[in-house]
Amino acid sequence: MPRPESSLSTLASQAPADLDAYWMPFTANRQFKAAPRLLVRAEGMYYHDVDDRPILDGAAGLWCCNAGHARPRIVQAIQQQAATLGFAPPFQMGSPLPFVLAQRLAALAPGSLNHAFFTNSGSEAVDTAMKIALAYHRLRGEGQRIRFIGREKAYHGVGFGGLSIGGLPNNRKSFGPLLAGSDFLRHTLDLQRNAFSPGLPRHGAELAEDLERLIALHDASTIAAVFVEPIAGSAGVILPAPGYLQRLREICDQHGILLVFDEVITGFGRVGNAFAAQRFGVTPDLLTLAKGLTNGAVPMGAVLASDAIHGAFMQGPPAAIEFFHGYTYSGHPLACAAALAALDTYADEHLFERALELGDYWQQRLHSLRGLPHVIDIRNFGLIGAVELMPRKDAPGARGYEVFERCFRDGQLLVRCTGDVIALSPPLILERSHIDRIVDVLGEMILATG
Ligand code: PXG
Repeated sequence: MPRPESSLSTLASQAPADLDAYWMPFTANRQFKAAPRLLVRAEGMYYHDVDDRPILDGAAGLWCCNAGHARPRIVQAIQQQAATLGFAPPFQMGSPLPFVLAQRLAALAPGSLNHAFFTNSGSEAVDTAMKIALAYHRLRGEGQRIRFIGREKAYHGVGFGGLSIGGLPNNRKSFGPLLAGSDFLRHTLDLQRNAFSPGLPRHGAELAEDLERLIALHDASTIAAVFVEPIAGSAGVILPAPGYLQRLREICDQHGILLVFDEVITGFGRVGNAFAAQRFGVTPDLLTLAKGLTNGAVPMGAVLASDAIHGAFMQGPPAAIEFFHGYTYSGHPLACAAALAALDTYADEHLFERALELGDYWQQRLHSLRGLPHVIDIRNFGLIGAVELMPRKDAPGARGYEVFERCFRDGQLLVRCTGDVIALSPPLILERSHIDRIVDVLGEMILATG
């Protein structure tokens, strides 16, 4: 078949002639292709769709673009790096930027999380953290610690490691037995006791004791690590009660179990500090990152490791490769350039502090949706929000999807729906007027959906 004569910029700005060949991720492909929602450009707080309608971004893309879109510093950094060094082999070779970026991340991170291992996604960061945990225990003569503890409703990406500790049934059920030996803490969502809590829920710190139950069942000596999202995003924004994460930390310490925070969505200012670890005052042994690391502009993930963990690997003959793991694109120059420019943008514009400052107004406006039909809970923390809707009888997820679709089509607002929860995570550059618009449009669309 002859190729159509089209420049890349034309191709990127109009609806493609044929949608069939692209198999879309986590998407109802046939439904989407019957009525596509195509974004073609973005700047600041707004996307533009293929009809050039401005779409207010209430989701930072997909929890990624914390500094908003097309930020000049990030754009220039990527352009410049692409023209200078587009790729360098990362194994037994190097280039400067990953070293510089690792240092910058170490300075941002709490405690002794002073070492960064780079990946290309959050899923890879989680699988890498699992391998670090197993190898760490083995190096210390505790190779029997091979079990992982995740949590119900958790999302840790889609690799076989992350799936094995993830607690979303749809993500797991088609893919066989996964890694043997994982077990799960109870999730912390409790509408009966906590619905419409402003900020962190009052009840549920005691759920951390569930870890003791699993330790009693499996014996601590078999457990390598506990993985939790400080705030679960994908499952529809699930918050911890004050004290919950502290208690997990204490129990892990007591039993020699590593604590891993998956901060793929909570990292980079989403909750008012560089990391949720700092906002909650709990330092994990390993911390996984992605998304906001590059403002979503180039794929990149990372694992931050404590001095103690890193130190355990840096032993033995110096010519020995300490960790047989890595990706062709670990520390990719374009990703590092984007990340460094993103960190500069976050710092220069005080965006983490901004998330903290706007948090009260965000909370107040979001909770004004209470009382609308079918709204059964509203949750918020930092610049994260969720409005949970009553599922329709025999059609779970349908009401949430319809609100999401209406927001885009009629309200020119991008939100995320996960089941019947509308999740919100706007870029941290937003103004109060954007908050007003997000809340007003969402309210209207909830009413219109019925
Ligand atoms: N961990 C967490 C906590 C995440 O939120 C990943 C790992 C995986 O990252 P990658 O880069 O491999 O996708 C994520 C990803 C949603 C949604 O609906 C969230 C994610 C992915 C898809 C949908 O909120 N987060």
